[in-house]
This record gives sequence, C-alpha cells and structure tokens, in this order.
Amino acid sequence: MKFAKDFLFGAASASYQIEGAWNEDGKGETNWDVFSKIPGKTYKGTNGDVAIDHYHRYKEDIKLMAEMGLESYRFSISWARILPTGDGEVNEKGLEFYNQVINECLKYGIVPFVTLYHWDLPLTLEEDGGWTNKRTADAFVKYAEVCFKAFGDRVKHWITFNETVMFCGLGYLKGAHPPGIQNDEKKYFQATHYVFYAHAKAVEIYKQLEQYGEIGITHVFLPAYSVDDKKENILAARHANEYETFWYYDPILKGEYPSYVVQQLKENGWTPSWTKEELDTLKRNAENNDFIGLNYYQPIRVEKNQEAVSSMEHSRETSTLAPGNPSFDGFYRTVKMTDKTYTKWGWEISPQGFLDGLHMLKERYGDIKMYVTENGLGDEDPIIDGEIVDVPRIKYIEEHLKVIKRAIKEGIHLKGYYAWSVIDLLSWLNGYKKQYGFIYVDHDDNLNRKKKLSFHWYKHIIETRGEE
Ligand code: BGP
Repeated sequence: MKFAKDFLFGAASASYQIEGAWNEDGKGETNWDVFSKIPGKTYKGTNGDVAIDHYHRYKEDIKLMAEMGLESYRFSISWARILPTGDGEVNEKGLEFYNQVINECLKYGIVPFVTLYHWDLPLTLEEDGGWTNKRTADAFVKYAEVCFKAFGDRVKHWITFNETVMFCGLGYLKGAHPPGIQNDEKKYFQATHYVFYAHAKAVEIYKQLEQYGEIGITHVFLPAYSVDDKKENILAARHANEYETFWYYDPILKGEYPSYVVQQLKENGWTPSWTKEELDTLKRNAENNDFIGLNYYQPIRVEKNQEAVSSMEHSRETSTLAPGNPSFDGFYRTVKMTDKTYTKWGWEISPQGFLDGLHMLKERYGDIKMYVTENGLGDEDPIIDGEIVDVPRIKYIEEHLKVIKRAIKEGIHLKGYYAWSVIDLLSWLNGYKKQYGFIYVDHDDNLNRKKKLSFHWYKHIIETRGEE
C-alpha cells in the first residue's frame, strides 16, 4: 500500500528555534528572548539569538527542502516580527520576511503550512500577564487577522496554536517555560481558556474572510495507559486522558469543556473566569475547525500520585523530565517501565501508542480530518567518517509511518505527516544537543548545512509514496 497522492509529506520548524536575528529589522522582544537568558533555565544557557540563522539563510534552507522533495513545510511566524509590541503598529519588515519565505516555498511547489503561535510571545504582553490576561487573547486575534490578510492569498493551511498544554503547563505549573511560574493551577486553566477563546475568534474571522483555505489547532498528543490493572491507576489514566487530551480537543471540536474536568475544577477552586460570550464563541465555532494537528512523540504510562510531585527536578544534561513526563499533582504521574523502549531523553518509543490513541480520538470526535504536525526522534546523531548516520531516526520515522498507513486503512482521516524537524534546530531546553533534523548544522563551522543519511531516505519515501 502507498500513501495517496494528496497525502502531504512534510517537515516542520518553529520561528524561535531557527530564525535568530532576534533584534533585527524592527522585531520586538519576546518572552523567550528574556527567559532563555535567565541563568540555569536552558542547557548551557543556549538561546535563540542566532539559533541556526535561518533568517539570513532561508533561501539555502528552502532549496535543500526542495532537493529533498518536501511537499509541504510547516513553520511558524514570530508574532513580534509582525506586531513588535503585540497589538500596536504593524512592522512592514516582518511582513516582508515571511512574504519572502512563503514565495520561496511556492517557487519550488512546497505548500506552506503556517503556525501562528509557536510559543514566542511579544514581551509587552507577557509582562502584562501573558495568557492569563484577556488582552493577550484579543491581541492574538488582531495578529491573526493581519497574517490572514497579508499572506492568505498564498497560505491555505493555518494552525493557530502549537501545543497549548506545553506552553501553559510548563509556564504555569512546572516553571520550565516562560513565565516560569510553578504550581499555579488557577492561572494554568485560565491561560488555556484564553487560548481556546483566541483560537475560536481567529477561526471565526478566518471563515468570514472567505479565503477558502483550512484552519485548525495543534496539540501534543499523549495518549495515556494505566501502568497496571489496579483500579486507582486505571482512574489515573482516565484523569490523564481528560487533562492532557480532552481538555484540549473538546473546547475546539465540541465547543465545550469536558464536564468531568469542569467538575473537578469546581471542587478544587480552579475554574477560570469565563464569560458567556467567551463560552458562546467556543460553541459557535466548533464546526468551523477544518482539522486538528497532532504532535505525537510518545504515549504515557501513568499511576496515581497521592502527594504533590515536586516541580521539575530535571537534569539539564538530558532534561528527562521536560517536557515529556506529564504529571498532575494528586491525579497522575508518568512512570518509566522496565519493559518499554525509550529515547536517550526518556521518551517512550511506541508507534502502537499512536494507533491506539488515534482510535480513541475517532471514538470521541468522529471523522475529523487530522494531520501529524510533528513526529520524530531526538538524538545525538552518530558521525562516522564525516557522515551523519542517523539510522535510529530512520527507523523511528519508518515505524511511525507504517502505523499511520495502517490507521488510514482502519478509517482514520489522516491527510499528512510532518517530521520534526526539517533541520537541526534549537531545542527549547536542550540547546543543540538534542537533534531531530534531516539536515545537520555545524555549530563549529559557520553553521554550515550538511545532509544526513535520513535526508536521502526521506526523499526516497516521498518519491515512492512510502510503498513497501
Ligand atoms: C514539541 C515542540 C517543538 C519541539 C519538539 C521537541 O513539543 O512543539 O517545538 O521542541 O517538541 O522537543 P524537545 O526539543 O524538547 O525535544
């Protein structure tokens, strides 16, 4: 069996992780520009000031993507390049940069798949309460509209947000992402609510503009299994699915929050302040979503945790707890199993987990169109005689593609696959140590690009449409 002609083979990146040029051409400062420079926050203090200098090398990078035969490129726009203060004046140079990137993709027939928010928030908004302040949601809607109007004639695939659970969870519960707050459930749920509201408003505006493209949201997908048959752990797995998955997809696809979690929020005093207008906006726009994006890296195996888990005790060397080991104090925590396979960073490798999870989604949400918007292996790639021989990455992607093929056969509506990442880039907390790309970037030699073994392999997969 082959993948259908209209199944998009792509790869992804995000602005902060590749662009650099952090203070060039009128770009405003972002939360990450500041957070990554706080001592101890990132691996060896790495930050995105230069990143892999894609801002100046986008032509070279997109040319390499074309050479690989990439059909679609998922990248994000840096909000602060477009609106340096979040909701003030538009920066023409910012528009110009993304116009060039989009046009360069189109020149090679590469479909641009654009994420509006991949975590870099204009600093002015962060300083004003970030996602816990409705101003940020309103500002996002304005920013989204600017982008639709500027790029919508050529961009026909839009993702509003990338992984709300990550930037809110790591930002307000674990303190590992900006704004660096720990254990504040009230703020965490409030922030997620304003994100969903901002998403729904942006979707509504997109539909009103009649640009005839598609729009959706991407979440990290962490299907949960119980570690064993104990009742309390089965309940913990239910909690994990409710908190990590249903809380994120229900307000988008059903237009309302999962009642089970809503009840628990009430009991714990964590209910966000939400107005009727906001809740109505979610409801009204549920049908307007064209697809959902899934970033799948791993399932989670959970057990009940009675006591609060201390905030992330993560090691900077391997960052084993960030962001792959979800837990929610009092409800569940992720456990490492001796009989499972893990990456060097402790993320379980389980294509089967994806297949099981996809069926769970289908059961709950029906036949919604889906894209795998991220999937890949973080590794320290072996270099043999100057060649980057990333065989484990090839194996990882190959096994996941196999399962995706099977899922399609079993009736799951999957229309594309985006490997994370197209090129080696800055890992938020792990610097350049954790590599994901098909293209290597030499940080000791002028950031020169070099094709890895997986580059040739993925090219072949695309050419043959994954025929076995
Ligand atoms: C996802 C993010 C990406 C990327 C990826 C790998 O959660 O959307 O931006 O960072 O995870 O994460 P890491 O670099 O921490 O391994």
